[in-house]
Amino acid sequence: MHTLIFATNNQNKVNEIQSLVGSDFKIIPQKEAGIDIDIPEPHDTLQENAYEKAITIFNITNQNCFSEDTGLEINALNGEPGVKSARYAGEGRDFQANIDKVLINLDSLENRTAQFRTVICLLWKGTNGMETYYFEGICKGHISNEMHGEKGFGYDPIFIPEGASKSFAEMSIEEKNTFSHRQKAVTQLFEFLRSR
Ligand code: ITT
Repeated sequence: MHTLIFATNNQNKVNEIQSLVGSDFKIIPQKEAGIDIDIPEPHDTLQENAYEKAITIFNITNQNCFSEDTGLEINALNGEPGVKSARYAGEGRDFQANIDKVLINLDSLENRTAQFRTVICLLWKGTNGMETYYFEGICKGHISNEMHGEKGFGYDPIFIPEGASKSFAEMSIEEKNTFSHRQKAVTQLFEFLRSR
């Protein structure tokens, strides 16, 4: 069985990924590993921020670990909020304020297409030292005019994935996972680990 520390403080991410894990993996969230720190995400790309989170935890634990950084990329806003998704409306990391800012910025615009993009960084103890791998998952969709649903987190109430007629916040975790960026990236991570 592969044991991996998941470098995150976001319990929603943990819940979504736990529901995808088979019995051949054990995922230990950072907090359960006894690490109670908030790792800064200062970089301009999802990849660099994902690496920053993973390497911080790897340096503390010296154990195999992964992290993920996710952004909502809205075409009419030139890819914003993107890497700034958590703090789009300010340092408070307020989901509602972030959603309000997106809806205001899109107010008079016709093109509401968008995508969620997740980049996973895996740090793996190989025979010749630490190895670094990246996996990416994209979910295309569009931004609704209003909020719908109470489930999920972040921008879920305003994101409708392609092929669905309801928002992520109107879906169970299992249903969101049939569409989601996170599921696509995590599936690649698990396929890679099973091949090792
Ligand atoms: P960690 O860095 O501790 O993993 P975080 O919440 O800071 O957790 P990110 O920087 O990756 O995570 O995420 C940026 C923001 O993007 C996050 O706070 C949410 O507002 C939003 N987000 C990420 N994944 C999402 C999803 O599946 N559905 C809706 N919003 C999401």
